[in-house]
Amino acid sequence: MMTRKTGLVLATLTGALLAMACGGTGYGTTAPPPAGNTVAATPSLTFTPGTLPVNVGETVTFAFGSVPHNVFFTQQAGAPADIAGNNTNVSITRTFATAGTYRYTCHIHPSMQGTIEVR
Ligand SMILES: [Cu+2]
Repeated sequence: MMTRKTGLVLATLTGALLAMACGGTGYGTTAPPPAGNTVAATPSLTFTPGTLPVNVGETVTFAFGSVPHNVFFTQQAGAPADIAGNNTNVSITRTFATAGTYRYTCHIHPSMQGTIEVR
């Protein structure tokens, strides 16, 4: 009984160590997903952070401030619906159900670009 339990613990530890050893990004482990996937559309005309990694199925909040912005995703399978119009002082969420790299831009300020990396 004792040896069986010890063996299970060792196997679990080994698995965790192996998961940590490969990659180094930390993804693919059993670590909880980062809390609060938020992209700020700032008054200084940037999406911050410019690149946001999330796990499949997670929701991203686009937080709009005092300057109007919108979010238009590059057309591709799995891309969520655009956030059209002039959005100010509002937070709008989108869920990313499919792994992939999703680029988006603000049509009011074409220099504003961002990326959501879903893995
Ligand atoms: Cu904008």
